[in-house]
Amino acid sequence: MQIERVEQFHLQMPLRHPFETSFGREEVVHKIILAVYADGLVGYGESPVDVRPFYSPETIETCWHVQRDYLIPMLLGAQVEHATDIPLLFERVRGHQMAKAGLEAAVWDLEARRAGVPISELLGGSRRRVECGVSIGIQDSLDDLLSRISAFVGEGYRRIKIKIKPGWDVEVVRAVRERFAALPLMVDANSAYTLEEVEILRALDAFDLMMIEQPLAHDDIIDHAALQRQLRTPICLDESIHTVGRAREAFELGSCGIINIKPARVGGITNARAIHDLCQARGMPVWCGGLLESGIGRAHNLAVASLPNFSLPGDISASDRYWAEDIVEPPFTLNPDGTMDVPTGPGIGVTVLRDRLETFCVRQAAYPA
Ligand code: OSB
Ligand code: MG
Repeated sequence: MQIERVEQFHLQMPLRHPFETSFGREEVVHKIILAVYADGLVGYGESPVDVRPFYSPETIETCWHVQRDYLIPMLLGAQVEHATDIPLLFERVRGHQMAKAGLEAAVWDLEARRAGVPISELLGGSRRRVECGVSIGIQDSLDDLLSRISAFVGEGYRRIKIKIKPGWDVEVVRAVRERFAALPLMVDANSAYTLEEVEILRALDAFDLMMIEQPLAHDDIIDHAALQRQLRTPICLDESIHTVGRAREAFELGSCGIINIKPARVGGITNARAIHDLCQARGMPVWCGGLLESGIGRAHNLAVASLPNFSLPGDISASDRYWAEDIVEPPFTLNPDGTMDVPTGPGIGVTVLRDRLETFCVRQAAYPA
């Protein structure tokens, strides 16, 4: 198919509850939504990129610029048979994984709609439902955290992830474990520690955590390997795994026991599937992470998480965990057993609400103009 038109929408979506990590507190989430047109059809994708280069080196501004000036011109007029062709088409642009991922996701949607099948089917997904967890930010008090956890457990979420940072770690985890003895629990440090703090991380071994996510530097795989040798709890890498090659290196070095695959962080769905396949062949479990996506990115993540080796609950939570109003219909909901249905309609399988897109949009552009 020949890509005829691309639109970019910079959205600002208010969160229902602020989300705090070791790098700051967010009340509004920025993102770029992409619409890609061909053969009378439109496909949607999302670049869930922050305004600040704190989680990833990309920002809304770099993403907008790299898409506008490089990636969209490469896409326009290109003959694209399959969404799997996109990584090669974008190969000359180094990095900028989230910028690439949003456009690639839109082409997956377009290709699946054209074929009249859900993205999960095009990908080779085998699950109809995926297990859902929830990621809870740093709270103002321990009481607030315990009551948030208890509310999410009550809704049926199958595992809880809490964010930690120095000063909000061992004692917090101890209190959570005392209150919820059998809860599938994990922590995410977003790179807040160094190897010098190994004793804090070793203390976490006492709490039967499923994993410790990204304790050390955002780009490291060497120190994580040294740390993993000193911990019983598996390390899960997030930030450090931004390419397929990085996943292979981390496996070879023994830097982690588990990988959190976020399609946006690894440059798209094709790469996400390649990392999934590589881990599956090596017996390493993976799960699908999130970046506070709208319903568009969530639909793509669900399709990816339907692949067989996504064997642990993901950071795929219901629309109402994030938004009072999502930009798709129907919103994503949690089944009482803590799973979410993988959409079965063509493409992303949900309807994009253009009026909501306009409501949250602070800047938009179309190519050709
Ligand atoms: O590290 O996994 C992370 C959100 C923004 C940036 C980084 C992370 C997160 C989350 C939330 O943990 C995952 C989600 O519910 O989308
Ligand atoms: Mg993380």
